[in-house]
Amino acid sequence: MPETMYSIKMRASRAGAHISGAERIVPAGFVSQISEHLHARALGHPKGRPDSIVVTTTALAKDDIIYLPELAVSELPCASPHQARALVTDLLAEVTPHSEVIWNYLQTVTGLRGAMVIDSATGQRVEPDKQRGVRASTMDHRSSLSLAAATEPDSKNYVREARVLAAKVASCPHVLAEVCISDDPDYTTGYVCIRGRYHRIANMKLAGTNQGTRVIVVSRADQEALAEISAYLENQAVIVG
Ligand code: WAQ
Ligand code: MG
Repeated sequence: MPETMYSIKMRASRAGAHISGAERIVPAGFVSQISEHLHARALGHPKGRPDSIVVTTTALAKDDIIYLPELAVSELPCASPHQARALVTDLLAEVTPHSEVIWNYLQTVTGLRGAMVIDSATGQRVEPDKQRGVRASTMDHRSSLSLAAATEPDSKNYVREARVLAAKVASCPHVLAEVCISDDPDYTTGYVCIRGRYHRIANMKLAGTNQGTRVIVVSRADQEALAEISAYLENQAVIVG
C-alpha cells in the first residue's frame, strides 16, 4: 500500500509580521525530515529571526491529490518592460478585450499576498478580499518525493515554485490566463500562462523595484464560480511534474 501523503505548511513571523512561508507535500516517511528543513528555512531567512514558526501537518486522502504534468514552456525574447507590455497584452487579447486594463493593474497594484482575480468580460477585479488577493496553496513539485530534492538546500527556487503554482492555477475551473511579475527587486523575469503554455518573459520589469503582482483572468465571476475558484486554489492538493 502506498504511504499516506501529508501536506506540510510553514509560516514564520515576528511581532505578528510575516517573515517567510513554504510548503511541501510528502509521504509519511519524509515528514520529520521536511519539518526540520522548513524550520531551518524559517530560522535562516534574511528578513530576520522569527518569534513564531507555525508548521501544520495534515494527512491527505489518496483520492484527494491531483497529479498534473509540467506545463509546456516558451521563452520569449524581450529587451524591456515596454516590449513586455506588447507581448503580454497580445497574449491576453486571446481571452479578453481588457488586456490594457490588466497591464495597468500589473503596473500599479503591489504588496498583495495573493493574486488579483479579473473577470475577462469586464476587466474588473472580482476577488472578495482586495487587500490580500486569492492565494494558491497545497501544492508541490513531484521531485519533493525524492531524497535528493528533500535534502537540497531549501533556498527559494523561483522557477520551480512558479511552475508549480502556474500549473495549479491553469488547471483551476474557470481560469483563462495568469500573469506574474515578481515583487523581488532583482528578479525581472515574469510569465504569462495561457492555453496550457507557460510563456517566460525576460525584463518584464526594471530591476530595483518591488512592484510585483499576479493576475488570474477568469471566464466567470458569479459567487458560485468565485467560491469554486478560491476553494480549488487554496485547498485542492496538487502535485506537479
Ligand atoms: N498565490 C497567489 N498569488 C501569489 C502567491 C500564491 N501562492 N505567491 C505570491 N503571489 C503573488 C503576490 O501578489 C506576489 O506579490 C506576487 O505574486 C509575486 O510573487 O520562469 O518570484 O513570489 O523565471 O515574488 C517568476 C518566475 C517568479 C519566472 C515569480 O513571484 C521564471 C515570483 P513572487
Ligand atoms: Mg517575492
